[in-house]
Amino acid sequence: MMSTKKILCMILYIFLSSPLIAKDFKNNYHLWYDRPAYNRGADYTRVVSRGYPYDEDWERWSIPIGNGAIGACIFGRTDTERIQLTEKTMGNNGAYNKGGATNFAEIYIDFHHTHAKNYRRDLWLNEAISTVSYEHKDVNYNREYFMSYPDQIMGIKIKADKAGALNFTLRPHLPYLRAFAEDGLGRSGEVIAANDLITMGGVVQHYDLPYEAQIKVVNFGGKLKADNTHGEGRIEVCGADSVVLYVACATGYELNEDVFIRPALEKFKGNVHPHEKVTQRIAHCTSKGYEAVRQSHIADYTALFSRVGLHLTDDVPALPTNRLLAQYKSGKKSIYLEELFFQYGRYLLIASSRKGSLPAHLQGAWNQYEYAPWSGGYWHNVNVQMNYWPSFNTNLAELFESYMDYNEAFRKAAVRNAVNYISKHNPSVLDPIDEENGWTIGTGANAFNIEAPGGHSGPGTGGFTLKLFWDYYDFTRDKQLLKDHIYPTLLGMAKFLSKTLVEQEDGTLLVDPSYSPEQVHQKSYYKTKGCIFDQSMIQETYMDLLRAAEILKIKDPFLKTAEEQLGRLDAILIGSSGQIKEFREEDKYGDIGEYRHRHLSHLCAMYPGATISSNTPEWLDAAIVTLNERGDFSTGWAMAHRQNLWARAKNGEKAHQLYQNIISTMTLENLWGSHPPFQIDANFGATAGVAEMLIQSHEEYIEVLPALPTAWSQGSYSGLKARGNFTVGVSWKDNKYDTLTITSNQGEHCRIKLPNTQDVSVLDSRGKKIKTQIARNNIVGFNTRKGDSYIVSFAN
Ligand code: FUC
Repeated sequence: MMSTKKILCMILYIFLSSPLIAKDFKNNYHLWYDRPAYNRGADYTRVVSRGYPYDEDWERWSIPIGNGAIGACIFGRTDTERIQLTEKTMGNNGAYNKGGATNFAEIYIDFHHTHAKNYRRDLWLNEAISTVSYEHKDVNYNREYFMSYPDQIMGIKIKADKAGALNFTLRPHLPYLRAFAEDGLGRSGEVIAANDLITMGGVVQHYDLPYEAQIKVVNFGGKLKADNTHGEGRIEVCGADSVVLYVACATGYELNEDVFIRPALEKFKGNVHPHEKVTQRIAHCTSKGYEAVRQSHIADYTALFSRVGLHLTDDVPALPTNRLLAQYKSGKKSIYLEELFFQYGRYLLIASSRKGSLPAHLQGAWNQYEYAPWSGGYWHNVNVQMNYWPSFNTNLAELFESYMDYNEAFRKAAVRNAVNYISKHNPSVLDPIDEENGWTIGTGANAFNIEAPGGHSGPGTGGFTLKLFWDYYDFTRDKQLLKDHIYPTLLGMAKFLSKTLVEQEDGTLLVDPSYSPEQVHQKSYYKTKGCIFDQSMIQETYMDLLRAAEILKIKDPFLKTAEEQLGRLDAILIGSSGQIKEFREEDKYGDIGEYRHRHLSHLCAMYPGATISSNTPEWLDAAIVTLNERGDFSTGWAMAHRQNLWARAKNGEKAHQLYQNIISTMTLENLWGSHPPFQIDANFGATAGVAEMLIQSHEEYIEVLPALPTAWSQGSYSGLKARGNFTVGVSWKDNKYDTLTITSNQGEHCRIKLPNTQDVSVLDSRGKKIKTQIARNNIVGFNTRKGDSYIVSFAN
């Protein structure tokens, strides 16, 4: 006979695992507005980093869509629509790192609907489709926009509810064209219309980089007229019922090692012109048909997005997103907005990071400037790492592969940089075989160039980056991946880091020179030996390397070096204020450096690292002192780091407060995060932070709701990920839960910390009771079968 409890558990299990019901865990998320985005043009009186005129309306009001490679910002206007197009490989010479992202094109559509009524525009996160609808002179107009990954195309459908009522002029524009000149800043381009097709393209002088976009117009009813009399080609649509536009774009960029090694003009030499690729994409979609293209997009996108459900409230205010945000800022905190902001981070990551194209950059996949702020780069002293934090715990691990591919492409240049770095700073340990010096990555990097460490951030930037690689393994437990990619990457980085260490009189090994990222003392970057960031990032890298070697049963002579050096790093130090020190020579908190500096590099060992945790209570207490001294207000990403750190301190109230601070002080109307200006890292860091409040697994066991704030006293989630490749779901009420569902995706041994272990029971998907081991601290362990799901319950 089954016990009542067992039967109840089975019913609950069926309930939780049914995909139909699991849908109920999700709100139908959308950002929406009752007016179009403003478009008042660049403001030359205000600048966005280093002199670029600020396009405030683009940054605050446009709606982003993307497929990893291409991003578009949609204004949803009724007079003249503006669709700003970005392609991540489209670059020019910029202020930073000898290059960076530049705006690909602007697509204008003149509707001249100046008296629109019943207007609204939405971005539907569940399907990644943006819509616009309004009434004008008794005709209802509808538009939808999406960016397809499988078909590498932007699909747009525009329709009127009266036959033949649709009239508009499609008028793309190539921005920032300049004659080729000695300064190398030229960009050629032309826009030509022929029948139902507009082709636009040219060459970026600095890289001799060809680029091309095509827009195909498919009209249902009415007529098309191509017009090339205005300098840039346009197509007039007259009297149509509906129109489909397909937009494809590409450049001659190919991601490979040459990009990072060759001089600017040689990088893309010999690559094929993008014309063929773009033409094929347009032809393919035209014959596939709009509905099929749209369906493929939805199927591809929902397979990622729908993995995670989070439900914190039923109270979904009927307010446009900008007003909801304004209310939030003025103190009326909507929990729905907190939920939406979490899922929006997942949406943005899917839209800006897919295999086959470059990783998500500082602005994700979106940039309207001639020179993107900070080059639209991959800044390795926190920003790019933060971009990928949510990929692991929010069940989007494979999105990290675009970063891995980028990293592997620049590896050869990174080996060269390592050789130069060691030759300069520690020549006595330089190995004559280049590869034996490993590889390195400094702060500055983008689609075209990478840097070595130095200036304001020490070599720990590489170890910080490696944490992502280790977590990719730890969350997937994919041994093949570990063997083929992650271990060699770790080994190379560890070899480099080992050569940045210099033996001191007392036997410790310290990074020299060393910098805690961007920390400033007496008005200049503070140069030292063995700052906590550099030392602790080496420590994390060595520990991960040794673990990887053990799993793969690898014997490499370097492992002995790592093991030996690990004991001499003396990485984490406590100062006289009870703080984790940032610098070894610091006594009291704040002795050296800015008191409230945005970076919290010395706590990277706590998050994303794991050396400071509840397993090291003294360090954890000291980390809390540091967090309190550093303060709760900073730039967007900096507060997101604090949010994750407070989550790791298991302080739900503080983590939530930081999350609230991000939304209240550093979030724009389109819910993009801000530094200022717009930087996407805050979105990603905050999304990771929410997951970190709801599930943790860095202490060798899973803990659900480790940092639950009282504001989220009831709710449920499904699909969040824990290390070991477990997918976890839980519902809670009054801050308490008594049942969990766990799916084991790799068949690993599972360990969970529960509030208590009284009457603990684990049932597999057939309702069979599984043998458990109960360890100290209410940790329950049990073996799992790959693919099976388990219900864990206990008396509460
Ligand atoms: C890092 C940060 C800055 C900024 C820049 C893009 O260098 O210290 O605050 O986010 O990246």
